Amino acid sequence: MSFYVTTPIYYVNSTPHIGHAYTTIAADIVVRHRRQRGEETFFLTGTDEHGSNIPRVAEEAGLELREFVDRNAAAFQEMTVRVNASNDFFVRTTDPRHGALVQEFLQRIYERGDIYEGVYAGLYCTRCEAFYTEAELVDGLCPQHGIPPDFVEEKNYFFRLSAYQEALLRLYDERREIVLPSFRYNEARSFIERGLDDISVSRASQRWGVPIPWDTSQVVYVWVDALINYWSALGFARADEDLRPRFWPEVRHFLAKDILKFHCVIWPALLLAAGLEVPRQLFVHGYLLLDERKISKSAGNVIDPLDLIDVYGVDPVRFYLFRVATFGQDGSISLQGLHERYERELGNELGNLLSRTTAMVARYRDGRLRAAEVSGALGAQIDRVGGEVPARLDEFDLTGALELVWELVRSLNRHVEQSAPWELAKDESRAAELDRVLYELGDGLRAVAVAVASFVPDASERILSALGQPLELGWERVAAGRFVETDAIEPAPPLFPRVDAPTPAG
Ligand code: ME8
Repeated sequence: MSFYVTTPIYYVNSTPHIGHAYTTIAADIVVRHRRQRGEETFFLTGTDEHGSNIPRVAEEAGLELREFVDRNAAAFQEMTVRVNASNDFFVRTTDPRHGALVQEFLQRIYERGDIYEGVYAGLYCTRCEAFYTEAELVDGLCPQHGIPPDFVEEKNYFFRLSAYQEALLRLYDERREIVLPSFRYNEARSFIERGLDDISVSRASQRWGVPIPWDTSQVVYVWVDALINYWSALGFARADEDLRPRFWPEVRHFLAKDILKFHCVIWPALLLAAGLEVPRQLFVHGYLLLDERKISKSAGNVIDPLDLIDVYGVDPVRFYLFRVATFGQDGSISLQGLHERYERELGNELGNLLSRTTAMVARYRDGRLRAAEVSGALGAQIDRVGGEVPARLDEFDLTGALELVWELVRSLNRHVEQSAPWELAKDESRAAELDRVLYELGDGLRAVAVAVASFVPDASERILSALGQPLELGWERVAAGRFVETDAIEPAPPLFPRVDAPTPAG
């Protein structure tokens, strides 16, 4: 089965912050896990470069449009690399190959009769790139950004979204899992139930965008242009193959709740209108908050993920984001919280477990770890991780999956304390018992390394190397008793070395 994952394509009018990194890392964890299960995967991320305010923001920055979007797209590309995302392609909407497919997509809808000409008069927020009714404004301001909307009146092309209400409701009834978590499904469905207005799909007063194919005096509305990336990129990501037959519609879109309506309502309707299949699934997650407020450029409370990665490394950041909050809900993050979990969970619980295990094998057995039976309870727990983590991740419960692995880490720590290998080592008659405990610790840590590889890929590799195990991540290895005998274990250096605590101000 093929499995295709996307992140939103991020606006280049801002530079990447931790909120963007969050979605990219979530999608990466899920796709890495699917690869471990041997599935055929494709992971897409990218940038949305045609916003109506891009020309103004570029001018304010004193840069040519091209140069401006290239620079900020490069910043998002760098973020993607630094968070260790394993994306297969990075799409940019200013790529002419994308533009050509946007035109083809819209032309199809036009020819099938669901686009007509009309006059748009109304309020528009350039930050959201969305139209608002008076009733939706809060004190006359955009509900998301708190800025006054512009009054816009122009001849536009409209998409007959209203004609798709019935089809969308049918779709939602037939596919209860199309939108997850279920409370987001309910939110999207009730939005559709309330009735849908047609939407403008072109802008007459702009030049920065993809020209409408049958009327090049107008450009395609940026949201329509952007959504189509999920389908278009498959068409040109590989020079020698159109990937759409392989991966469409096996797509799982990841996004936050700010853009639910575009993804869960407008996007499926556009696809239906173009005669294409709708996405397999959409996962709508919550916001990362700092001091109770959404982290965003407009709130001015952004955290640069690259700063955190410079201090802690990439794995701790990937780990923390899915430990601190239940994926799907809003969650508050803090520098103190990251530091605290780094020391307690990564440093002490996982890092020390590896240091102690390898040191004991080196000291008591000269680096040699022989096969032994894994005891009932521990073996069963390892096998449970192998069975249940995939089920959690299939529902995108990243936090639950990580917790299951962490319970195993804690059991292994308890095992060290309870079996006290340093006592066993003093008594020659208990040598077989010591062999067994060391094997259980080695095998348990090995299983943890494979199970947690999608969350903390570098640490996983370092654990396997320290244990002299092959760097093979096939999910079938998350089972008890798969340790490969070795005689080369040396005391491992700290997996997560000490880092200075952040200062209260920073
Ligand atoms: O909306 N918490 O781009 P964008 C969690 N170009 N996630 C966050 C976040 C936060 N505080 N802040 C941002 C756009 N995100 C459009 C998308 S797709 C066809 C076009 C993440 O740069 C989250 O995924 O504003 C959110 O949906 C996305 O960034 C918005 O990115």
